[in-house]
Amino acid sequence: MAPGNELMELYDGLSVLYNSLPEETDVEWKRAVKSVLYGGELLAEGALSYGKQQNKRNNVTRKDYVRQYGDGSRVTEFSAITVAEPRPRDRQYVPSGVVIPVAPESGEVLPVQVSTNEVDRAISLLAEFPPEPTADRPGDGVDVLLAPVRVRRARENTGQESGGDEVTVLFVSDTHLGYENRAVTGSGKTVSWISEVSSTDAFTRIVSIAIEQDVDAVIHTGDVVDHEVDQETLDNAASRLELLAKVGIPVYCIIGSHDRTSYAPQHENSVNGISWLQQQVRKGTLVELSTSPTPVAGGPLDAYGIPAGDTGIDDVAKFRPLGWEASGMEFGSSSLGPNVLCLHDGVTPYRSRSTADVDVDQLLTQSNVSFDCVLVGDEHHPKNNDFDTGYTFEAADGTPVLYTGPALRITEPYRDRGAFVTELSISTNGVTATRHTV
Ligand SMILES: [Mn+2]
Repeated sequence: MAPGNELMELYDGLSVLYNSLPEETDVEWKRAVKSVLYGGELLAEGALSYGKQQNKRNNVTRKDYVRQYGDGSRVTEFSAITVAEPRPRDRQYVPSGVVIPVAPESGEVLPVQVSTNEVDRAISLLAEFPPEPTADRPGDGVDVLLAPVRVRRARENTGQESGGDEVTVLFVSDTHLGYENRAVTGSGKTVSWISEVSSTDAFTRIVSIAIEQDVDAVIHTGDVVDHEVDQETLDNAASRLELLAKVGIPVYCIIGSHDRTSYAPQHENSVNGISWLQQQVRKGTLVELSTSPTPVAGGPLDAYGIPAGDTGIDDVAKFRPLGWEASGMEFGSSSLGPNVLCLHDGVTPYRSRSTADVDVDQLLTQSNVSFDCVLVGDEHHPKNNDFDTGYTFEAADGTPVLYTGPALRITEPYRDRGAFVTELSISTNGVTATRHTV
């Protein structure tokens, strides 16, 4: 039996820690350690607990390992992981001689007795451990251990990342993944420079911008995919979304009319875009917004969304009638802090009453939630072709309504200029916007 099995040593070390947690330790700390050992809500989507990995990826049993490299009940000779004596104030809780795993990046020993004030720091330390420690057999390629949103909040609360009341989001819309397939399928309008358009390159670039600007989250206001999208394009996009999940930048979305149409593609190389979106939601790499509040990156910003025609990702297959009325829309009550509403329908007064779907003033007036700004997708042209003023307006009550336009150069106004995404700093004091060319 080979020494130095990282998975075994972590599993054993954390088990001993878990069994030593006193009654009065913070309940979330207990839950976090338990999630890593046996599964639970703080384990990242798609990650396997160390216990499950131990069964699946190691030939040796813990019993045999602790017999050879321990005292028969726990490991005492660690050679794959760094361990240390517990903190002095934790010694009373652990059996004499027991050592505890050390967080691999910061070099701090894991705490045992954790107060409510310390739980964010403790979770940040736990998040440093590998999602797939080295073992007899390789893992599945999972690269996040703990729920990214929780870890991000923990890091912010402990000053490891900039915090404050202000939330920065990258506002993205109309990425139309697979747009260039229109040249082949002939379905949908195209621009004459379609050969220069790459939805995959644009998506990759958007993810780089999010990481470079270190935004708290990405918000996508719909038409994530075009109506005919191929598997390769979606695989690429999925790997980019995984990267965002890995660095702890959550992505929130509503779907648009093209996403909806991608449910039933017409061409042989196309695949069902809605089922891909469902997969992303299941994996946690995308979060679909609704009329209930979603805390963005853990808060304080609450995001709401109404998909095109009020038809969400899981509603597409039900062929529910489309369309909605501002007067009938109810929102779940928000927490303190700013609120943002996302739409992918034509709104007045930006569009004329005859072509618009929704009266934004009526929607805001009758809303039980006070929105600090409204983000809208679907629009591919700045009003009056004016990029300086044509993508923003104020609702009658003064609420800023913002567009970012398509993230691809897919309409005439973009003939001689780059498409862009918009970084927003949102707080209860207002919204500021900075464009980034894709
Ligand atoms: Mn669109």
